[in-house]
Amino acid sequence: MLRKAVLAAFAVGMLVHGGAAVAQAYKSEYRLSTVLNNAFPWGQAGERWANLVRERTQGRINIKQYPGASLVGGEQTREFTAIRQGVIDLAVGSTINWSPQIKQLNLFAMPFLMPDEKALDALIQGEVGKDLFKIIEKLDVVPLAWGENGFREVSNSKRAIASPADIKGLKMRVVGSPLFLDIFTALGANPTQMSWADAQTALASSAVDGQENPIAVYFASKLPGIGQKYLTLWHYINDPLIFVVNKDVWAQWTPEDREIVRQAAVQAGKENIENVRNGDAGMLKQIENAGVTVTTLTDEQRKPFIQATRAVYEKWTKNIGADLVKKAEEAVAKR
Ligand code: X2X
Repeated sequence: MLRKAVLAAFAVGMLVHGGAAVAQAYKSEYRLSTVLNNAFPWGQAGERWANLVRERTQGRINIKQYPGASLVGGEQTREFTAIRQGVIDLAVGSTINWSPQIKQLNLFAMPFLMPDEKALDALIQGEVGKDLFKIIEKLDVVPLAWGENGFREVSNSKRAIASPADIKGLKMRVVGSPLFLDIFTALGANPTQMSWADAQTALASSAVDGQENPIAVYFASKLPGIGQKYLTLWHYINDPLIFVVNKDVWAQWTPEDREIVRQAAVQAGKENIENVRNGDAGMLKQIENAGVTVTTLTDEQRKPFIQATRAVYEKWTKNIGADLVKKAEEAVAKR
């Protein structure tokens, strides 16, 4: 009898209140935000996390996914604030979209900091990743695992880009962190900030000439079909994803359920990173078959882009914090 009562109390969570533990009811549904839906590795990562948690908690934690950043009306750079406020319970979010609130997350958008996947791994699996999780925790959001949106490549409707001169004058859609405005301005382009939802309309109507996104996003959004016929693989930045839970929601759950949620996030994140990295080659073939001119920059061809964005890199080293940037550079060098 007593054993039963104890188990029942744990099934609904415990809250210490005035010294006494009182049961706290779970919500019937927890809201998970992602920017992209399950046509993309990012959306699939959210779906996988939700399904694993539902199965392993026998439905105690029932997560519903809201893609398109719909809980913030598509305004993806407001997502992190909405998690803090409890409008969003869980998220698989992009470091780019959260960087207006967490300036240190701009680190991953530092031009040409990470030349390859190993460099990204050295950051997210090392000290830098731990430091960033501590910063997020201080903001009352519980970070659990890393995923990956991918290396961001550049496309446009006008011409092949092989040197900074080719990018001059192009109207480029960029995401809502001021660092992107600085990068594309330094390259002589004409950048304009908008959400991903607005970007697709702007590309289709030729209000903008180009954009930058990972291959999987370019492909699943069918950008070749709306005139984005030139794709340059320059690997200038990579956008990791972070699996998080609102702190009050986290506190509602039993330690056992928290552990289930954490392990499911780690597993979904690992699978997501594999999916993104293994998917690119097959997609590139189909992209080329669709008549897209794909330009892959050599190390030599990347150099003038690195030089042209060097002043931006230095300016943003100060904004992000010189210590963190140095730690990241050292981790990349040692990879
Ligand atoms: O808006 C974008 O470019 C996207 C979908 O990649 C992000 O949310 C960062």
